[in-house]
Amino acid sequence: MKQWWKEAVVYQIYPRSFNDSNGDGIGDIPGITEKMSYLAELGIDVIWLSPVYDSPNDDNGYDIRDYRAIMEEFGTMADFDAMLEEAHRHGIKIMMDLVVNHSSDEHHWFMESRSSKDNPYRDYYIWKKGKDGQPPTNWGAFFGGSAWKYDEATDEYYLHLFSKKQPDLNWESETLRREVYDLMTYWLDKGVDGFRMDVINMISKDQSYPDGETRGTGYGDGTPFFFNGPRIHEFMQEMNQEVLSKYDTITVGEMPGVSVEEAKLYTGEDRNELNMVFHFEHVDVGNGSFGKWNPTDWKLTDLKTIFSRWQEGLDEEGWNSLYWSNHDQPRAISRFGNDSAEYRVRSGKMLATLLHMLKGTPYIYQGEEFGMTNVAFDAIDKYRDIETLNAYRDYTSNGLLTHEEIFRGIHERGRDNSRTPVQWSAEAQGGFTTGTPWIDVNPNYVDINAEAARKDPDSLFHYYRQLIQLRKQNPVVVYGKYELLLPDDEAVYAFTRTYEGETWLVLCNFSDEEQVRELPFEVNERVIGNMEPVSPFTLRPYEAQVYKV
Ligand code: ISL
Ligand code: CA
Repeated sequence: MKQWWKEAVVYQIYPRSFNDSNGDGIGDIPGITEKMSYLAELGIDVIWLSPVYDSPNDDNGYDIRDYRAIMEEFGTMADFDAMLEEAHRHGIKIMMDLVVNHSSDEHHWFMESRSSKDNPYRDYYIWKKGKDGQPPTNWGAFFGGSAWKYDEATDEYYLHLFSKKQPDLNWESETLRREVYDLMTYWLDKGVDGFRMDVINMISKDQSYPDGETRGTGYGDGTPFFFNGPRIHEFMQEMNQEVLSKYDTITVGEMPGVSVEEAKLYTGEDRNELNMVFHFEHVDVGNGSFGKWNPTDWKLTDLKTIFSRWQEGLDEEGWNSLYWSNHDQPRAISRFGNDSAEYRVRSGKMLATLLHMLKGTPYIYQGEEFGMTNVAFDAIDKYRDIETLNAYRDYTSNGLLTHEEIFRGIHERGRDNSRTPVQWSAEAQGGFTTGTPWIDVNPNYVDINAEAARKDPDSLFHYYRQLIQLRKQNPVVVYGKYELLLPDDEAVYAFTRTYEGETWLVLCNFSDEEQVRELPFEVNERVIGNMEPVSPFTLRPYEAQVYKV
């Protein structure tokens, strides 16, 4: 069925790094308002706004202290209302980031909950007695250490799948669930247009709390007991029933560990749960024995297998989200393309062509549209991300990885790669701030910045604009059936999209060598491409072409 959110392109803003309007070195909401016409020129339809709620910033806003207040460093509620109005004036919708698997430990709910066992807020969180002086289970937290923290006051442990300052909320409590539905209603009544839901498939835990398989780090893997847990669909359907069904919203659930089969249950039209989900299979290709921290090579056929499984799996039922990067992932061109001076823009256009010609709703991460790249800070004190700082501390102290090994992982996959300030111009600090930025600007801002890209008709920025326009003008891009070609080819990704008798052929050369292929198609017209074609099936390094056939 046709839906506006299937035809939309979403742009993710990580406010802390987007644009600083008041010179304190921290991006803010007025800074977003200033750039609304830039986003309208790009042509995007929805902004996914990473959290702007009051937070102590242990995890840069993903630790919420007050769900109904704006983080002081980002501005005021009046600033938020002005930004929302400016977005809507440009025909741009706002998708808030809903972080309700956990709150901050400074939230008043948690302050109450930890104060005594019979406090009315006690069961808003997950408290358990230890076993013989040990935590309730052997689970490791995603940010290192045990997933349980002992709390003296009541002689019990509380669960925190992420940092110690992010206690997990107890979704078994109906009162807590009602609190969440109320805060969602508060923002929807203010006029926001939907939610990206942070690790939402972790909210239902197996209530028997069993130990997990011990991994290299010595902690157990708890994910089988909280990924897509026993009551998750009940909770999603209740949330839809109680809140979402009353508004015209766009929703996407961030779901580490979700499968295609599970995604059908979350996004099937008649399921009344979510519009789409973010899976992690493609961004995890090349993970090593310690995941992202000791990455290995990946093959193009890995990507093809994954994308094809999701394209075919959700073709008739459900809907795909499409992304290369976000605030947790490295920069797309560095991760999947080639960020050398010679091939940065060309491979960026190739990656954009592939993603935007797939079936699903595409997401563009701030700075991706003009080709920002990874950064390689030379010292750990240049890094800011709690996940990176904890991993560096843990792996160099437990000896599982050397300084050089963990630094390679940080350079290739660390989250700060995507959190360096957006490079607006060649001015000082990339035009991001007139002050000292909270994290260093990537030194390549002099050459790689939005202003230069907007002035260059052949830039990645204008290429993204053209791809977005193609999507708006051609239903085949949104609704066409995907069919993979050359499945075993390790250099060329080729596929077709077919809709109401029209077929488009997409060819992407992921390699730095010329590739010549034979394909059983008559080329009628070249729709878009990153270079003037020589002949349809000869592809120079990182060449991308889309043909009507
Ligand atoms: O990307 C990841 C997998 O390697 C993790 O870094 C990430 O923490 C995980 O995907 C969950 O991400 C979400 O929840 C976290 C927050 O740190 C991330 O920024 C957010 O996107 C806890 O709220
Ligand atoms: Ca600021």
